[in-house]
Amino acid sequence: MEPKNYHTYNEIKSQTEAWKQALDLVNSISLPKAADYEQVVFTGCGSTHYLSFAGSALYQELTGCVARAVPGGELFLNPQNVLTNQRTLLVAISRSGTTTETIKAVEKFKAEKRGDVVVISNYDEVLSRLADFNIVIDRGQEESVAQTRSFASMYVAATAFCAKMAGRDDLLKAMKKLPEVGNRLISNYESYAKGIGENLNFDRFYFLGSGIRYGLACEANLKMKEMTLTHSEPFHTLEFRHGPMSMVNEKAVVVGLLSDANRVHEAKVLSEMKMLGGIVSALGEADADVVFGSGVPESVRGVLYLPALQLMAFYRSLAKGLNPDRPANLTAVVKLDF
Ligand code: F1P
Repeated sequence: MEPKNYHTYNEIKSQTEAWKQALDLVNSISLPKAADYEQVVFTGCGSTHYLSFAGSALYQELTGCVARAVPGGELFLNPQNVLTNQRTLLVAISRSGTTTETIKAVEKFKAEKRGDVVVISNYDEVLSRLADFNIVIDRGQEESVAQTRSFASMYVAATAFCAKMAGRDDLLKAMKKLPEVGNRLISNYESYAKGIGENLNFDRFYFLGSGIRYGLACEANLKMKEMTLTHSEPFHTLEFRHGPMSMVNEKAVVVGLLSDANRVHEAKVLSEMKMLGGIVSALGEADADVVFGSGVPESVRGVLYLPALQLMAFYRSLAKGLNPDRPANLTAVVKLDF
């Protein structure tokens, strides 16, 4: 079958429309005041848990307020490990808005009057109805099980949310350029992503990201697992030397999500992995295999790492004779009888 016959492919290729809607929505809604909260907790499950990693890191970076990420199931089962008596803002993220663990965690948080709830979702569903502040990006909805367009749209919303909470109108303004840059990257780097993705000589993938990029590295790793059933792991970039690099050989692809600020340290890890025989793929604003050339500030351009890595997983799935729209053993939502 042709790529265009798969939902996943069309969702990846059309995602920038959903980025744009996410930006418009966050720009137009009213949000709580950052100063009203002593801590912020981001929560979700699977992809949206990884989005929580990225969101919480950025929130703290831009506002200076303590923020952390915790899976919905943990917030529900072990809130004592996460919540304190401090006034808390909970940011709950879910494509479907119907994942049981996330809903239960939010219901408990509200019942215990811990603070306010912001929901970022693609569907106006149960979760949105529990929100004090609601961001529903319906253009991010999708038919596929694995999140691509949806994740990117919610990531853009989370990024804009952090910028707005920090009163950074300059960053919100700069983000308007992202859809145009994203379209360019999708058309310029599809064949590069395909080349790596469909090379079945490679049998393991490592995704390295630091700071606000770690959650994105986790998500890229999950795409590779879900869609292609390939051994794949994410790491904080410098952590890779502390053991995991023992797995590097000529069958290993090491993907680096490079920053500007710490580029020297990150690029050194990649060049060492190349010396060990690994295949290196670097993504960054300049001087990389996938070059953004966006001019958008580092803190708010993270979504640009996603399309090429999503396409890499998509093409690997096809090359392995799998159906990228229907990953093995998975359903789009996990609903539990708690
Ligand atoms: C979360 C999620 C997905 C994952 C899986 C099951 O859903 O974990 O990330 O791909 O198929 O559900 P949601 O709460 O974001 O809708």
